[in-house]
Amino acid sequence: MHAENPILPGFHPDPSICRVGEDYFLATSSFEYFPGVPLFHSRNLVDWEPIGHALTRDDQLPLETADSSKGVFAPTLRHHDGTFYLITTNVSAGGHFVVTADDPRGEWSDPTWIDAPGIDPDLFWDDRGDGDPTVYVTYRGGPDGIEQAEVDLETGALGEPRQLCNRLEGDYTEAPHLYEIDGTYYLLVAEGGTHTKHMVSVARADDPTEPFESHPDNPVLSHRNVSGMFNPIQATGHGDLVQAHDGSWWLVFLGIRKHGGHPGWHHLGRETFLAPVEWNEGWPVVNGGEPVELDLEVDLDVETANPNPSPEPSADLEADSRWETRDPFAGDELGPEWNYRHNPERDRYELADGTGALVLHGSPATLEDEQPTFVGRRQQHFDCLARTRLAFDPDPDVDVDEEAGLTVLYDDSHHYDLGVVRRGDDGERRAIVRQRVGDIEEITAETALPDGPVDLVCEATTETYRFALESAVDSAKPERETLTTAPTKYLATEVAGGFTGVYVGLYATGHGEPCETPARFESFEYRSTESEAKAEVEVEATTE
Ligand code: 6LW
Repeated sequence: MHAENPILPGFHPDPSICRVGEDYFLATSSFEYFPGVPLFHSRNLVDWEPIGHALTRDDQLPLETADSSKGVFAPTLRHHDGTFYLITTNVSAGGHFVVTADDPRGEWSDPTWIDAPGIDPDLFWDDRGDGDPTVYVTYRGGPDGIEQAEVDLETGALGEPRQLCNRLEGDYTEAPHLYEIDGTYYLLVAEGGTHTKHMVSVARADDPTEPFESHPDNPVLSHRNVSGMFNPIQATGHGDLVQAHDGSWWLVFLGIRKHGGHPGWHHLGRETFLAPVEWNEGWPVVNGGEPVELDLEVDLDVETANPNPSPEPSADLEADSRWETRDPFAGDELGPEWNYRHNPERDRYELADGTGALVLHGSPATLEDEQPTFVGRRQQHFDCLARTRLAFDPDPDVDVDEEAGLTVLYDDSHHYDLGVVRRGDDGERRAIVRQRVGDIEEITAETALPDGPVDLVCEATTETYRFALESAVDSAKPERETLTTAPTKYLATEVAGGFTGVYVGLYATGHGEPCETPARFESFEYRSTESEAKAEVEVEATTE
């Protein structure tokens, strides 16, 4: 079956995977976003369906003090004895913790906190067949690399930690995952740091507590020597192994798709990729030892594995529409793709009962502050379009600088906002475009608005965001008025730093005062325009 990498486009780093029968579950890290640790399900490793989050309650996920790219780091997702276990780290509050669930789609437990330093915890059950497995937590303890200790999952109590390994091939050894395969214990780690030198290395031992022997040909995966000129996939690392139900082996890992030649940039964040694994002399070989490509073949021998497979993920997972959003406000709760920055003030978000509208009651906080009134979804296509119809008429009689609109946001100091405000001596209702890059902020476009709802549009290509208004009057043939454009590269990790990626979101703020005027978002649409972009390129190619 032909498949496309990344299997999870957009900001989906530090993937961890487990299999239960024929069902595959995957978790990624989520940092300052709420709810935390998005979860996905698949039956063929190619088509992934968002099924919710592991951390959906404030007491599971305190993010009040989490700066951008802090909060929840890399998770490990495992299934043991009928229970799903997720271990991760809230670097802003509490450190490592474990939550459990019988059904990953349901509510997960309260955290069991584990008092150990560092990041990237892994769980491994060493079952010697006596039905009383020893459970190990393995993590990056600090500059000395990978540490391990026995853990009591009921209480979180730890045994004496020991150092397992450090610097198998490169520096910054992290993201350990422990496996027992045919009686040999394998330790998979990430090294080189989470950018273009990133890599996956492996070591093995006859016992999980013994010194691990490093693979002489490490790393088993890296694009550090693969020029971005010829392969957009860069910075591959942080992997997790899974044996498929037909016995084949696969690695999920993170990587980026860079643009703009050298040094280039990436604004969609670190994404989740897939590659086949074979074994040679007891060592894993990823993708036949070749660099990973955007196109791959995934032929899980489903039929023979299980004659009566359980249902496929819902049919509408057609290629391009897979990650799109249409009419998200029709139900009584937002879909799994929607996130808040930090713990949300829930009374500021109102799904106007069945009218298909979302009403935001703007707080004093701006997008630069903790807990902004913001809800957004990941940008998952380079070529895409977001449109929302906003009914928002800031009250000219209140002395509050009320604003609401559509934003493309990387973090609290890197975002472009298309907002509706009242400005100028005449207090006219206007649309503005604000560009915030670090501590530089500028209103780069402004225009008067006719009365009534207005369609705010952001059209993205690999290099540019185009901000436009569409008259909400004649929706059959909307006139689009471009206000301005802005480069994608200033919302990239190479500029902003950090670990996340761009979100497309809706916001409201009173710039220091609570808004009196509710912002009613009557519709929202996010769709890929990749097929249009491809068609345009083909036309250009034929006319040259
Ligand atoms: C994560 C570490 C990493 O904890 O980046 O790329 C860190 N690898 O393993 C944050 O995502």
